[in-house]
Amino acid sequence: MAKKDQLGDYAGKDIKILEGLEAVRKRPGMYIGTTSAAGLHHLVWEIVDNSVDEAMAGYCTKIKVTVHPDNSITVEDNGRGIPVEKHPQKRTMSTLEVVLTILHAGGKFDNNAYKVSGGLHGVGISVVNALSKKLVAQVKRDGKIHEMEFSRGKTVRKLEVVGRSKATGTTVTFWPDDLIFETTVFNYDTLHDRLQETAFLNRNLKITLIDERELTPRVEEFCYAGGIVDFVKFLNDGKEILPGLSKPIYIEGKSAPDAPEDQRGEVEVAIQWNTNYSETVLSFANDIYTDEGGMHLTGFREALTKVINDYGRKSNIIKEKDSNVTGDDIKEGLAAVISVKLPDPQFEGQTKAKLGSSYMRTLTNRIVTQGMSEYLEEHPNQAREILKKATQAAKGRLAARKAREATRRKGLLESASLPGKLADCSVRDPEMTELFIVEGDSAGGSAKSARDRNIQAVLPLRGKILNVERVQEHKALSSETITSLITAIGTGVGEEFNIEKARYHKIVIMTDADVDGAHIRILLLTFFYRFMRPLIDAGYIYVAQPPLYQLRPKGRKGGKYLYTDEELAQEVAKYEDSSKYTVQRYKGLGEMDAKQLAETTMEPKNRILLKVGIEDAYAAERAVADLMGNQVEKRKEFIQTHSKDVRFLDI
Ligand code: 1YM
Repeated sequence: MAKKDQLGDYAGKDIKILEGLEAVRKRPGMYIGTTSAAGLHHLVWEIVDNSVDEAMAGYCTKIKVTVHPDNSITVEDNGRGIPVEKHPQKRTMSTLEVVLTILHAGGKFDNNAYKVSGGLHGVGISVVNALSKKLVAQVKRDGKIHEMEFSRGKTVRKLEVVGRSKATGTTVTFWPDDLIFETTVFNYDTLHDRLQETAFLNRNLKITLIDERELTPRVEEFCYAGGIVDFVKFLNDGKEILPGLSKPIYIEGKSAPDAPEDQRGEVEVAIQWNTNYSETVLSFANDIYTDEGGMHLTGFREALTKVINDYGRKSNIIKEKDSNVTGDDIKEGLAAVISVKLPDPQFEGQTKAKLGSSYMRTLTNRIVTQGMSEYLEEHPNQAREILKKATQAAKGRLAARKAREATRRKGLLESASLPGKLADCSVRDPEMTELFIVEGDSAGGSAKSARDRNIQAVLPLRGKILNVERVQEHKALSSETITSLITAIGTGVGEEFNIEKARYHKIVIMTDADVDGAHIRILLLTFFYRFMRPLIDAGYIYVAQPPLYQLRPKGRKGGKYLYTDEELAQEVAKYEDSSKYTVQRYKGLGEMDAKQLAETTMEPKNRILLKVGIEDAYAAERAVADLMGNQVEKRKEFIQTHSKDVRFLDI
């Protein structure tokens, strides 16, 4: 009787399981957010997170990720191996099968306090199984090699022993389902950046990435003995470091042993100032990047500001008559990584990327206050440099305020006195209007003739714009190119920025398709990123895509505009030989006449505009820092490799 019930029960459960994974296939977006490239890569993070958990638990030291020529992925770790014994509750199934076929299974029986998987996005490895046309799981455990195979979440090969091995570990290979995903092609840079970040956050964990899609496989290894200290050094790579700070400040601590169960956690912070003016602070909770910050970040900032002011007063570097330095002053040139671990992180915010667990504010504050006070006491020279930098920033902030006031008095940033070079449009409704920022007066001339003067305004910029990563705000405000940009856009900058005042809801950067054009575009993006970031978040910033070539068949009128080298190659391949056509390469916008420019780049019905998005703020932060840092070589390299595709454009 009992047996029959059990069997019946099992059959019932079995159906439920399939329904569970069927639900994932019906509404994949609910589980992985999207079926675009981001969702595809999510599958990899889901599996890798399992291996990282095993590393955090102290059993795994190596993870290997391989992209095969057919865009299948293998993730291999040397942990204990997912258990293959019969599952304690579902006695008819192995634990491996449960983990791979039941939604959210696997969380219950582990003793790992801080888990990545099952966290913010963590939906479990079974979701990967549901969304793969094929998945093979191999476990080395108890001297044997066990294997199982699935297709779209259904078992197609039961658990079997396929060999013997003294090693232990788990290997999962999966083929993402092309019925589900818009693309099944993995992006090397995306995998590279995320795996490198994971290696930084897990000291000494060795992560290898292999891309077999190239003729000679590309292999990269990430392993950092310094953990987040190495991460901060990497963020500052190529920048001039504040004197004495070549070794970053490292602070760590954890909750008291008698803290209540639900208030436990660990905090790790690495800090290093550079001599630039922008800030790169990255915060993580259980290895999940908290783009919107949260309690840990608040605690960190509060502690840093208080400790620096206290020390400044005590050492008389901040004089009695002076006011305190602010959090913003301390931010100038600050690079920091904050990594906290807690048993049950609460995420909130629009993108669930904000740590809401409020005790983490107090805990981080306490640990950073103590660590930072000790550091300043023990390193008086470094302390003086840090205070010097912050007090200079405070002066700069006051100067910027004055400069803004002065420019406002003169009406320089008011739209009442629009820059003379601006050819404005006649329509006043910002939702309908567009501003084209063009490089040079000659291109400006063609753009002015090519535009629809009702809704399209043109602002020609003379020469290069200032690299705003390297100057303080008041300096930036003294540049004519920059004030003309600010006035034309209408929002103001800094403390006074107001998106409601934007005069156009499309602001289009239109530069030449050459290295100089790419440089100007990056300088403009840096400007928007640092001073008008809400415009990027609101989706108001675009990059125009002028054609690179025009191909004309011999003896015929008209030609075809081509926007990439691939398009050119494809088009050329249609001809028997090169005597049958001519190719014109457009190096600059000035080489096109007004009609051509209108047809190819400006008229809404034909043009291609790329929306600039902060696909992930951190990648952009990194790109901008790489680009705009002091290291000229890095910048050159970037511009050369990315002059046609700007990496942090979200297309
Ligand atoms: C390539 C993917 O999944 N590794 C992995 C997963 C597990 C374990 C080890 C593991 C965990 C535990 C005990 C435990 C998982 N086990 C489970 C479950 N790599 C990959 N490596 N023994 C082995 O947490 O106690 C879920 S994940 F549920 F079966 F324990």
